[in-house]
Amino acid sequence: MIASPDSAHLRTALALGRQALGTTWPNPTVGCVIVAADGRVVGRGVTGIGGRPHAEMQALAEAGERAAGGTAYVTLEPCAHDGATPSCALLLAEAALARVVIGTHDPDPRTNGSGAALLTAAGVTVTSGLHEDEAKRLHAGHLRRVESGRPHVTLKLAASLDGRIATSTGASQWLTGQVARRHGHLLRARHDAILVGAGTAVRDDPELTCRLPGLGDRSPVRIVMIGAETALPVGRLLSTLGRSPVWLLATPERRLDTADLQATGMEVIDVAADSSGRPSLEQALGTLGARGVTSVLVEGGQTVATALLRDRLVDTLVWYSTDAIVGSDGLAAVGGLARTALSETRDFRTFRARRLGPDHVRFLERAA
Ligand code: AOF
Ligand code: ZN
Repeated sequence: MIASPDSAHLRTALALGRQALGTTWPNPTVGCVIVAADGRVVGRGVTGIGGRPHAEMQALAEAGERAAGGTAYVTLEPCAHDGATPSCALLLAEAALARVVIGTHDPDPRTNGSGAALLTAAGVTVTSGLHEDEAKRLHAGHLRRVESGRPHVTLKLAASLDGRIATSTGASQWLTGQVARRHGHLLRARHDAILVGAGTAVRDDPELTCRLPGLGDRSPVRIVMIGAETALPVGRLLSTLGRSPVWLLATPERRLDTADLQATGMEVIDVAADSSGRPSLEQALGTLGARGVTSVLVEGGQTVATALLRDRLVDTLVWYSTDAIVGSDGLAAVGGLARTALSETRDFRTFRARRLGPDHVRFLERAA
């Protein structure tokens, strides 16, 4: 089947947006393609690093007068507010586009339908609904942050066939092969932040950077949850501070020597404790949202993963599985959840799956 031009151009806009994921927070990563009346692509744009300029402005700048009478494909409803940059809806109307095809609605209160309304009032035909699921996935971080005040949470797990993440002696490097691990680095590049528990940070001494060729500057902010008694990470996270910041989330009761820690260049952020005395995950996520983080990739360990699943705070699960059998004396990917009825167990549904060399990855989203 041949894809319709609308479908093909909107998919290009989605691909443009996807490439810049992780670089535009606190703003969404919007992609825009402008097609002239004769069907030729005349402009392309994606939200700039740090969120500006907006995608439409860049695509319009490239298209110039060829935009008149053409169609703009935008992954998110164009904004309706004048901020540091003029409203994109207004810019599109002024460029005399005939049509604007929108991926998904922007719930930001400054837009929330008024971008589309402004275009319609200016005589531009507005179409939406095409590839909306993909647009919602691309903008999941922005949508979650606007609607819930917290980032979109992706939990990444790499486990054996029997769901273990380490052997009985704690050996875990490496369960999955190189292709899957590289894929994991791409995930890092596409998130605003990456979060681990202090246990993992100390035991594995990870860098948590993106080390793919050409994407070395795409490392997300690295966040460590400091529990009541856990040691502080001092190894590679500290020695790679030049690559990207490290934020330590800890309860005030922990009485960290904040001045000493700040002197290392790591930032200490207070988070209220939950009933177990650990930093509350819900509060931690709210704090990250307030700081503009729209997406966070959680890479372990078992304590954080289990608590997030228990509190139903995981939005997307990325599950790598490898052809290994570890046995029940190994460390389970997920700890006890005290679930009894099977009806409580269907939190997620697979929406994409692929092979990665000898391993497999499945992407799951929350079942409604
Ligand atoms: C668009 N195109 O490329 C992006 C949009 O702080 P400002 O003025 O840059 O506005 C941020 C808001 O603009 C953000 O919350 C979201 O609603 C929208 N982002 N809109 O038309 C873009 N990145
Ligand atoms: Zn805009």
